[in-house]
Amino acid sequence: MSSIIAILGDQLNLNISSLKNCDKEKDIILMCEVFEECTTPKHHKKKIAFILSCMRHFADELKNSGFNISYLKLDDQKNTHSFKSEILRFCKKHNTNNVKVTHPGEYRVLQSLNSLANENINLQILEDDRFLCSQDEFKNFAKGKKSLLMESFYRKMRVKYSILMDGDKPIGGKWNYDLENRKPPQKGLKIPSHYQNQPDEITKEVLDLVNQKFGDHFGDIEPFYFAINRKQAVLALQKFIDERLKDFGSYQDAMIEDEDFMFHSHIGFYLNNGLLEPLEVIKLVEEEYKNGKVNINSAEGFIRQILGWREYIRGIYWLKMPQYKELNFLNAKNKLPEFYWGGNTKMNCIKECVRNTKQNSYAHHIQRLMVLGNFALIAGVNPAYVNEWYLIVYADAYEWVELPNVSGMVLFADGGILATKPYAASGSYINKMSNYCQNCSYKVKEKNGEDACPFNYLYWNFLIENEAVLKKNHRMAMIYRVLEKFDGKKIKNIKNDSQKFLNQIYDK
Ligand code: FAD
Ligand code: DLZ
Ligand code: SF4
Repeated sequence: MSSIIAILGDQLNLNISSLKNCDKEKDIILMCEVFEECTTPKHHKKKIAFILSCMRHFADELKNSGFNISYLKLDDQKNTHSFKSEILRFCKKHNTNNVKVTHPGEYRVLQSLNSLANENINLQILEDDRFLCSQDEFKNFAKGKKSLLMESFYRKMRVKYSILMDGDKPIGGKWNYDLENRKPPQKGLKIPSHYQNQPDEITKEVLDLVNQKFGDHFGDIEPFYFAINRKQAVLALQKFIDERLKDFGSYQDAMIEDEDFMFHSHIGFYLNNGLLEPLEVIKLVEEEYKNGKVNINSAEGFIRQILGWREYIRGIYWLKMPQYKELNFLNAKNKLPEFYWGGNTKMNCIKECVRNTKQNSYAHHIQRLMVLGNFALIAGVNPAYVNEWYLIVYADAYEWVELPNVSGMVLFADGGILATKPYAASGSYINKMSNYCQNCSYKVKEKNGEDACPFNYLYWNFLIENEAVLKKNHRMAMIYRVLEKFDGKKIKNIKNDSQKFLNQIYDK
């Protein structure tokens, strides 16, 4: 009997586990553009266009490789617009109840697929072996541990894949070169342009479709410059390696106005939808170091992001779901301010990071963490709203990677499973690592009053409001000793300024 092999929009790789052992004569590959995925939640226009264009290009590649492919477009009359209903429709059409799929990247989708068993479908969910650590392997790593430190996981992965190793020792004598990776931006820094591709006919058709169907979604659809097939994604990667990798490490945390990509790779889109594979990227970067083209701080810093953070984040997601999504350790209650959707704000740092997000469906890590995330943390925004926003706006966002970064790394909503303390910071961090404050209506050096940078008083207000739970954290002890020295008047000013500012942004 033939099988239906469902390939989801983030599984666009010829080596994907569901295609292994495919019988090209009998099996039917099913790919479908569905409203349910485009509107749960209402994704950024550029993100939808990227995913659909890549899907259409990949379907052509499958066809050219001799696979028997059924591709459902969004405006196909027969399209029932959910993975589950389309799989059922195709099973009926081809008179089979055998379905194969590679493990999806979202708990919601996994649940929906699992429910096919109730419809008498024989569903095989195959391991997603694009990842370098399986779910079982991560479970074993986590077994019996109170805290799951990324650094110890990362070292295990370095040894497992023998990356940047000299026998059983790390090359250069150190596992981690993070201390060398904190250079602030410098005047006159030359940042090479990012990869830009011109839309072909397929992409142009998708851009029109997305404009037509999802015109009310957040974000700019043009200019559209993403790579949309494997060949182009490899070019984008190569451009990063040739031009930016050497400075990636040093300026990893730096931010400059109008420099939307800095020395980052912007390959997360392609790693997460299957156009690139993590191990090929890691090996290419290791090779650059071995050939003396880049320093160890850049090579190790970059490899850690993919071999360490990316795998660790995914491990946490599948270990802790579905409870993880409900966590709100700090009991944060506020709504997401309107300016996250491009509304008006005088805070230049937020304005810049939202502009990047809206234009490019991208922001680099430190913008996501220390500006947009930090503000949501210290303003007490409820994790559900913050998670929804991050999942909507970034073209590389799928729940397995978005949720632990937001709830764990940024909001401390998991109470310390992922990070040992909240990444809260005042304006002085943003001032040190960017030039945003130079063009801001607020004054970063002022701590209180009308003109003071809101990050300054909101930071202390956050510590005051969460004292009962955070003071116990030994990594917060030093900062709480500083707070103890504040007199009553200072505390009152912090609270008043914070309340006034929050009332203003929530129009109270
Ligand atoms: P680079 O800075 O060049 O890094 C290279 C690669 O390392 C990335 O492409 C990515 O694959 C990996 N990486 C780096 N940091 C992380 C991390 N913390 N978690 C997982 N992978 C990492 N990444 C996503 O892929 N999707 C998301 O939805 C996402 N949401 C985030 C939300 C918040 C609040 C934060 C703080 C981080 C988030 N990240 C997410 C991680 C990181 O910010 C992005 O991977 C990165 O900005 C993508 O841009 P880049 O490809 O230029 O990455
Ligand atoms: C994110 C997304 C979007 C916007 N659209 C589709 C789609 O139309 N068809 C599809 O197969 N996949 C889409 N995706 C990706 C899925 O949401 C993704 O596979 C799940 O979130 C699991 O990671
Ligand atoms: Fe952001 Fe404050 Fe600097 Fe303005 S002064 S850019 S609000 S950190």
